Amino acid sequence: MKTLVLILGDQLSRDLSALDGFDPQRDVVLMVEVAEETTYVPHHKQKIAFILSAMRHFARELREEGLSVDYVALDDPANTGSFSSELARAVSRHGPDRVIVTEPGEWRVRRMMDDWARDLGLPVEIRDDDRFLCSRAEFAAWADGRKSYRMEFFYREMRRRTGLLMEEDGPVGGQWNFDAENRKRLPAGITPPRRLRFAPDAVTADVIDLVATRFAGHFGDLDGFGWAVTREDALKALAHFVEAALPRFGDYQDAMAEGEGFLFHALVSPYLNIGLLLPREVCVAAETAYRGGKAPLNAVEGFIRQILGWREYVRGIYWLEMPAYAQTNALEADRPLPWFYWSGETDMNCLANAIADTNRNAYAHHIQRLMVTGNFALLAGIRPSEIEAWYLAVYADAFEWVELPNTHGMAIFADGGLLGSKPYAASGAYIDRMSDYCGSCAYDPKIKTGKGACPFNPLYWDFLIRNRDRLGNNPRMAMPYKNLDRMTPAHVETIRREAAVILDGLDAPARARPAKQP
Ligand code: FAD
Ligand code: DLZ
Ligand code: SF4
Repeated sequence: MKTLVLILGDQLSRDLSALDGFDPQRDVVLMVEVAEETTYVPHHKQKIAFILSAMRHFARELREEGLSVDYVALDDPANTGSFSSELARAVSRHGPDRVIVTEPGEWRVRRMMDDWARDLGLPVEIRDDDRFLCSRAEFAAWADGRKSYRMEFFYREMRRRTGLLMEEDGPVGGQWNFDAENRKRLPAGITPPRRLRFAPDAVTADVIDLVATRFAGHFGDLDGFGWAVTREDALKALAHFVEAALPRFGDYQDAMAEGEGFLFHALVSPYLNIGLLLPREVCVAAETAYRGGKAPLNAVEGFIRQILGWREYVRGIYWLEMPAYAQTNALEADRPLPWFYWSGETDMNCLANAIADTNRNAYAHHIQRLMVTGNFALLAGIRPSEIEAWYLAVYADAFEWVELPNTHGMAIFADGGLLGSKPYAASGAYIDRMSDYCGSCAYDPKIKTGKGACPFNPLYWDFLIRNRDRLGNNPRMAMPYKNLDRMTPAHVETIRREAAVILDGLDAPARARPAKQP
């Protein structure tokens, strides 16, 4: 039975389920670069270059192995621009008896696939994506009957199931979680290591030219492109991280520093999310470093928890709750996304830095995403769909299955607490404690209201006041509400007035711009 195997841009793994049973004498792989995928949000230029170059390299490797690959490039004049129409064209070219594909990472694409068998008049087999450590069915079984889902319990279950960082009688070190040790500011005198970056080869250089011409209006720099685009180089990047940065990953996991966009983070999410690396091998590499005495337990446990815990957990939530999940707006946030998210033009130094790093690298680390750009969007009440589209566009690792729960649930609490038990709302004091951004800012985090006050301060208290009906009974919010209740009515009035001025000031330039950004 002749089979056409469609491989999507985030499915670049040789062990992909769609390739099981592939017969090189008879079957054909189809890979397509399509306008619909490059523009469904205005992706960062580096993200497009990364994915298209990795696709071209993967196709080349498959061909070198003897597989027959039909590859449609973005600038092919016959390219019709979507997965569905390109698949239809390929079916007429090859006349297969069936189509096989691995389930996609996004609900949007999964819905498209529902129509394929009917439209093509062929059987279409959609196989499970077994590159995760927890299948969708296993997650659904874990979630079944629970009143609330909490990552920490899921994570412990995953430790037991996989045996990662386990001893016979329980977790290595006698504790599941060493987070209390992982909240240090970056001290003067500790310099994060230079990261392994990869100079573009001829294939990548071609793609960079294509992207520079065709997506000139998209957000982001292309000049510093240094991502690995093959599994071989992604493995080198992983090995370099384990050696050079993992030992301090835990200590400075929550830190932020001006001019240090990477700190001790792994920079492996783009590789994991398009299939160049697999989650188990990344966790095993970290565990091996611990067992070999090359990295401490607080670092290795903290790192493995991000992948075995958070990454698998958000994927589970996404597939369990979609499509209704994306529609919730528990805090009724309805403010347009401020223009500075695209331009970086703001005098708030923490935001300016997080956005500049994002522009330069198509990357920002977790605390920048959560506690700077995410925290601002939460406090300011930015419309979920607009801030989500921004996160989906600007990071090289952004795919909806992982971006949406992190933004909609973790950062802006639009799911009302399904993913996390309380909003990650913070005033300027948090950013000041964890970074050096405030020292060169136009504002002062210690000034609460009035001249020079850090905008995060009035916005934080105004957020609590505005959302009292929704958050006031949350036991984890008891302390901030107690502090709010100690304020005089006059101070509360000042906070509300100053927050309104800041928020009104945000809307004005955004409204003056064209509706579709950038
Ligand atoms: P490290 O900090 O070194 O962590 C190691 C790995 O753990 C990461 O590579 C990633 O695979 C995994 N990980 C860590 N935290 C999370 C998390 N919260 N959810 C899922 N996996 C996690 N991650 C994405 O991969 N794609 C996204 O589109 C994305 N959007 C986000 C949006 C917001 C608002 C927030 C707060 C977080 C988002 N994250 C996203 C999670 C996290 O910020 C990134 O995974 C991380 O910054 C990637 O960089 P790294 O590889 O250096 O990670
Ligand atoms: C993100 C992306 C981009 C920019 N371009 C392509 C593409 O041209 N061809 C392709 O197969 N995939 C691309 N992708 C990744 C897809 O958007 C991704 O596979 C789906 O969102 C499903 O997760
Ligand atoms: Fe950000 Fe406020 Fe610090 Fe400025 S003072 S960097 S706005 S937290």
